[in-house]
Amino acid sequence: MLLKDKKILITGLANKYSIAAGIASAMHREGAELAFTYQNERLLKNLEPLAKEYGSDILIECDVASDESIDQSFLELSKKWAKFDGFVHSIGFAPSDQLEGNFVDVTTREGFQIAHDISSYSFTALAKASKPMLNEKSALLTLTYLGAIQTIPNYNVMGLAKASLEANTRFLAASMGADNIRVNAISAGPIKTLAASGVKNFRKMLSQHSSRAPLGRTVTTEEVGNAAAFLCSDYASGITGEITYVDAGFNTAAMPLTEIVDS
Ligand code: 0WD
Repeated sequence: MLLKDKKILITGLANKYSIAAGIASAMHREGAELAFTYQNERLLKNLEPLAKEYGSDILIECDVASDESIDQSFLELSKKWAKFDGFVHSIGFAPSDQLEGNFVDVTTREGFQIAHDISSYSFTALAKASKPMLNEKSALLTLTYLGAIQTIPNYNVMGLAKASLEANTRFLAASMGADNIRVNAISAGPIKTLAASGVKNFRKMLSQHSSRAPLGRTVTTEEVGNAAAFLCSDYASGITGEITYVDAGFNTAAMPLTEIVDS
């Protein structure tokens, strides 16, 4: 079991389709003790039965838009766990009007600020707040997307926020390395979740992905979960500041093989 004796906090589990659900499932299987945060009461209903499935009854409210909420949530957590071994940041958000149309026309100052605040700064904020409670050999993990380094239609300002998140991963890794805390990101291929349905024409992105990816398909939350369990385990002790792609190879292929080879 990769994560025996590890206590890991999981954020961003909105429902059973969330990437965080695949991660929780893999981490539970690998022996981790889990705790969860939820954004608000509305999401608690979905989370309760899932957390139970993953053997956890530690459910704490945390809206990463608020420093007060973050501080309060770690105070709550400290009543259950004096120390723990890392967290998964599986949170992203941009207002829906930012995720549809031509980038230069639709992007606003407010949309830009919200996307960067919720999708990138929150990773730094959670690292800062959890630092006094983290054991040596802890691992922090976030979820990013290819839009950080290449343009993707409609992904727009979220791509900029993910670029910031990837830099954030490297700076946090440098900043926390002296305490033997590792910080990594998984760049997941497109998966149909609640957050993904906010991106216009997401279904078309899924089929494009399958036609170009070397494995000829999309990935599952279970596959992302397995990579996450490894990266947060001591087997990954030499890996930090990295962006690991779990995308069926899509980012490595410039053209679909079949279109050239078959013609
Ligand atoms: O294709 C995809 N689904 C990909 C997602 C490909 C590559 C990366 N990702 C990323 C997302 O950008 C995000 O960072 O993975 C992460 C998890 O996203 P998900 O699993 O696709 O989406 P979802 O199940 O919706 O979980 C994201 C959750 C929110 O759900 P909703 O949809 O209700 O916004 O992030 C949480 C919330 O639970 N969240 C917050 N949590 C605390 N405070 C906040 C907030 N202010 N805002 C959003």
